[in-house]
Amino acid sequence: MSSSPYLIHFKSIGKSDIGYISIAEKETLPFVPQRIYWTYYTPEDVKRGFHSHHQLEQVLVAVAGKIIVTTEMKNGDKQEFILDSPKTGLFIPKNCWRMMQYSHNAVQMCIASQTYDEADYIRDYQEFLK
Ligand code: T46
Repeated sequence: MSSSPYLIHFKSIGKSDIGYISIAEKETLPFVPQRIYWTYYTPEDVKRGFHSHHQLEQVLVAVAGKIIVTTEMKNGDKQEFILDSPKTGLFIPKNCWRMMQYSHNAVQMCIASQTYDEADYIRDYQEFLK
């Protein structure tokens, strides 16, 4: 049984005249990260994702720009999240179908619970529903 996606509010230190720093400390993350990667320069008319993972859990952060993330659980529970703040993350549990659309300037940081394994992907929607 997977948990549901939820937003994480990271600590933010600073002020408008000097800028800010946000921190993902172990107490704020639902897993111990094994990998961090980021996607960028995604054209606005391209949607990415369209998969779920058997084991991988992630926290997505729009460190720049805006990302619209649509999630769906096997029980049909669908949600839409708008990530447009570098101090907000979205936890995506395992077995969660996702689709992302990006503003032209969006940089998506992904904090991941596992190392890369293509065998962990479910890229077929019908297989996901089973
Ligand atoms: C996700 C969303 C939020 C690698 O070779 N190593 C890696 O660590 C990763 C993440 C990807 N790749 C290769 C596999 C594909 O040929 O890069 C290509 C694009 O990866 P993917 O299909 O996963 O791309 P997205 O943008 O659909 O999804 C990405 C994450 O990979 C994915 O886990 O949940 O962002």
